[in-house]
Amino acid sequence: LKDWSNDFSTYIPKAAKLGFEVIEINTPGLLQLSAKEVVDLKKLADDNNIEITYSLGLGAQHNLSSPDETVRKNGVKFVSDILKQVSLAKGKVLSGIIYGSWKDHPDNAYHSRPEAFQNSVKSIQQIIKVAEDLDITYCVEPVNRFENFLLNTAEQAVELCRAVDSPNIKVLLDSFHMCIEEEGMAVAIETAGSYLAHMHIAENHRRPVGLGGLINWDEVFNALRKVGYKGILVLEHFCIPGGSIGQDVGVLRDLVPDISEEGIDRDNRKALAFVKEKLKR
Ligand SMILES: [Mn+2]
Repeated sequence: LKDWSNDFSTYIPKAAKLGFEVIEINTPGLLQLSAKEVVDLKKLADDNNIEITYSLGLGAQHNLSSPDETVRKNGVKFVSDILKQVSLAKGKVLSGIIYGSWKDHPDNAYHSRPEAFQNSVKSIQQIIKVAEDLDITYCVEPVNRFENFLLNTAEQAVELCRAVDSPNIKVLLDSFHMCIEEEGMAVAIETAGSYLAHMHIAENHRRPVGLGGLINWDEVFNALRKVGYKGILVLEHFCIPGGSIGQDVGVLRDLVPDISEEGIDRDNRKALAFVKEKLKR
């Protein structure tokens, strides 16, 4: 896609037609839906044999690690409301930058990190009770240093999980961010270990998996097998510049040669086939 979209009636059947079993939804749009619309969304997904997972990056006004208690309270309420909508759609996974906020670069970030970390833990300890009651796995996603200062590595994400101390808090690893921050793909996956419950995969420059890039995917899949990974693999690639998505995630050139809808469909099929082949071994 070029722009963030809530056009589920187009993209859920499309995902099914391309052979996918899961679609991940950028979740804040869910809050704009009525209860009936959420139930309809779930039905549309069921009719297409598609499971929905939910992801988001919190905005500054909902920053769970903020030094400002009012902002943290807003964040706790916002995420709790989202969890309720996700539950209404019988969703099982909420993931993303749901421990601080996206593109958070406070002054003196290094020195303010310990306090921000504690603030995040306290906020999540409130939210996680809602997640526990609704049986939703809450997956924190470490991202690269330019997008958040709190969690950049698997090790830091596990540290947060241990501090929150709930069976519902887990880790999401994203191969794009891992390429920037981790010692290696396998070592990061093994560090996350039993906490690893969700994955975003793309090449190092966020091209679809298997279409050329720096990542050794055999290393990734072998490590996933080694830790007994049972979660979902979400193909999170970003290829098309010029729209709101390109603006937000920094797609400033065509990441694949053909960015027409047919071209993107073809690449999605190729990436899916690549993953299925890797899973066979
Ligand atoms: Mn991601």
